[in-house]
Amino acid sequence: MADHSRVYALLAADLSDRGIDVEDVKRRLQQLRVETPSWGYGDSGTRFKTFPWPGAARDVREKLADAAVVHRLTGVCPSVALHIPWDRVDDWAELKEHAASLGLSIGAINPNLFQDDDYRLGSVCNPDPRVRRRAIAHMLECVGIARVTGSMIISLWLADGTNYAGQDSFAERRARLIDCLREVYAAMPPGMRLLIEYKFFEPAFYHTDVPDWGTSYALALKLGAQAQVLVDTGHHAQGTNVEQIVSFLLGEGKLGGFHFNARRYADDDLIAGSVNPFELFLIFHELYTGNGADVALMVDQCHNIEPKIEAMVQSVMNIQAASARALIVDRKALAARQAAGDILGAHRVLVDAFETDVRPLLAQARIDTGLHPDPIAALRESGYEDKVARERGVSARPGGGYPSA
Ligand code: LRH
Ligand code: MN
Repeated sequence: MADHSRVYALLAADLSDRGIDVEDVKRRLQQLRVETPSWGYGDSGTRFKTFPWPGAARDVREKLADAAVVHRLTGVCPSVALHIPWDRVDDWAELKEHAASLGLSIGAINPNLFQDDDYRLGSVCNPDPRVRRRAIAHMLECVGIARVTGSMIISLWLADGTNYAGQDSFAERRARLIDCLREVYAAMPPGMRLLIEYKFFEPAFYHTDVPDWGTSYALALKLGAQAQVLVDTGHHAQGTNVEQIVSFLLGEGKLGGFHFNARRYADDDLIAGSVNPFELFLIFHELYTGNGADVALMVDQCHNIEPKIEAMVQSVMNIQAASARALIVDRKALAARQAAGDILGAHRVLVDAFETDVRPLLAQARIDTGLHPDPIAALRESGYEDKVARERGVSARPGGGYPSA
């Protein structure tokens, strides 16, 4: 600790010299809110294999128990996103109470319109009106679940698309999509938001009905003020400037939320910040440049081979680091150098913030609120993962993968 307070004092002095209000930065770091996904605590895999993890959460109560540990250690994860039917229960009011007893609230409700046999040719874009009715009924059920659990977000991702040119009409699928979403939008109470997530491919491999931010944005504009765009950081074509999309949507008041994760190739769903921490920093820089106050910050990952709770804590810490770096950007210097056309001078203002070791600042922000300065060390010292491994064992049917895998 002695070493921490010396290192922290040095950093705080340096930041103050750079005109940064360190106490304000710590306050904003303590007010950060990152929602974790229930499905990040259970077994998950690829089409090749799902490796069962000792102690992996098997139902929504175990997922909430693990999420409560992540919140207890980080102090910034008081809500959990649910996926329906993966987390379906008979008594949603009781689940809300149970979550509250763990210090948690129910976050975004995610309809699942990609795992039912009926959805082979799509859900709301399906040529068959019976299937579209089914999809609408499921989303209306999710609006009902949100009402009972106190959730104010329906987080919608559509796997809808086609695999071969000519398989279906783009124009007719678009019309079906708009009609169906209008019905769901109309059923939402005031204040509830529909976040429309886009993804440029997979599981469809010719076209995806909501492939990019522009399509999602146009749909959100068409539906109304309670519809916004959800940016999943793993859903873009290689080379896409995600922070520019963030800036544009913020400017339009249409950025509803994020699904943070990391990827090198496709939708790899790896630990946020583990592949391109500079991009994550730039996303937060744009978030703090625009007024991102009511933008829902959510993690969306699946931990196929690594310890799931430690992976979630690491992800939250990486997101906190990106946020801290963005909060110490010398914005006055940046604006002055941008105005002066000082290209590299302006660039270095951002790089200086990114290359600042903010870990002592984050540790102090935790200490100030009675938390352990290093949540990973605290998790390992707690023995929680070993405890649940003993109690829960290894799932015999982890699911996923090719049939015989
Ligand atoms: C789709 C997605 C979507 C979730 C799923 C778990 O790739 O990002 O947000 O429904 O992952
Ligand atoms: Mn997602």
